Amino acid sequence: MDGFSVARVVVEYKGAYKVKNMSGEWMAKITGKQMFNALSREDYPAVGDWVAISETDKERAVIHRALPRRTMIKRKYSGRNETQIIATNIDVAFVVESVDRDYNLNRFERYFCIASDGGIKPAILLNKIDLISKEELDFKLAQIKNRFSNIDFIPTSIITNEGLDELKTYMAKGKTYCFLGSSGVGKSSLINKLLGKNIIRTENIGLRTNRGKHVTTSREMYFLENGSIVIDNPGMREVGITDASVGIDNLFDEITLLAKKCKYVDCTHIQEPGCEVLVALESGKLDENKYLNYLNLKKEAEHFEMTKLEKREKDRQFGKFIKKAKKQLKKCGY
Ligand SMILES: Nc1nc2c(ncn2[C@@H]2O[C@H](COP(=O)(O)OP(=O)(O)OP(=O)(O)O)[C@@H](O)[C@H]2O)c(=O)[nH]1
Ligand SMILES: [Mg+2]
Ligand SMILES: [Zn+2]
Repeated sequence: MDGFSVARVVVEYKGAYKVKNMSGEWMAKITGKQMFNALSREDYPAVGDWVAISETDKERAVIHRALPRRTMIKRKYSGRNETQIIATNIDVAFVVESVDRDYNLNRFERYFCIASDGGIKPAILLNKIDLISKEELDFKLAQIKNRFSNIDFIPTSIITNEGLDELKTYMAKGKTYCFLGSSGVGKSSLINKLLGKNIIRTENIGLRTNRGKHVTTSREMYFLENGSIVIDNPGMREVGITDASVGIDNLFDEITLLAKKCKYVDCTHIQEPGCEVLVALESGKLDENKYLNYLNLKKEAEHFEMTKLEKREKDRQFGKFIKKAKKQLKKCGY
């Protein structure tokens, strides 16, 4: 890619991107050719991508192509069987939940799945701990430790500043961190704290006019003084699983290991005799909620995969039909 410079995508707007490198910042668009060649949403640049650009002037640039992605986080577009890239080249995904009304262990697991599937290490930020008693917090932390024994977690509060120093030390120079979670859990508030000033707009949930309204509307990258890089995201209502079977197997390694010892290779771990997963479940060694969530996520991933195959087959059939129709037309002298 001689003659181009390399920059990183720091914000994604509708149809345009802000890109940045050591020598400047530009508003950039992709080339028409690139748009033409894009087969799906995954082929478009995303926040976190390294891209080859050429400068049009001091403010504008053209993106010629994205460099291969090291890691990426994606989910299923709600309602559609399509994949949405959330961000790329991430080292750690902070999954943020607030202790009040958002706390949900299954949801944590869902996020871990999409992170793990994209090669990203997940970690937990349990926010707004100022809203509950010490006993209640200890109970929740014990639950988290028990269910996710090998995932790092930091309890935080922007009111008491608890956990913020720990969070800062956790973040290393040159690494990229992505903040994920429902709307209103405090992702932007935490990033403001890390930045040391209120750069991002945040809003009290009580003031949000309709339920579930998002305050942050675009993905944006910020640079901390200690050299680490963070990406703020709009809150997500649904975290649909795509073809994330690798992520599921990684995340539920306890179940994956047991499954290797099942009597049948294609064991579904639901009713088969000689199923080691069921044995562990009955003896109480395997957490029941974890088991149920595993089956749930697995089913979702398989459904996505199947729908994708069906769609591909339909496209293939349609392609054949067009070809045949063209031949017919030719025969008839058109
Ligand atoms: N009590 C308490 N409130 C907090 C804490 N962190 C954030 N909040 C409040 O929660 C509300 C929502 O915070 P935001 O940072 O806008 O939440 P968000 O996750 O960025 O939301 P979206 O941008 O919609 O995804 C604001 O009123 C914050 O002041 C906390 O640690 N304790
Ligand atoms: Mg926000
Ligand atoms: Zn089994």
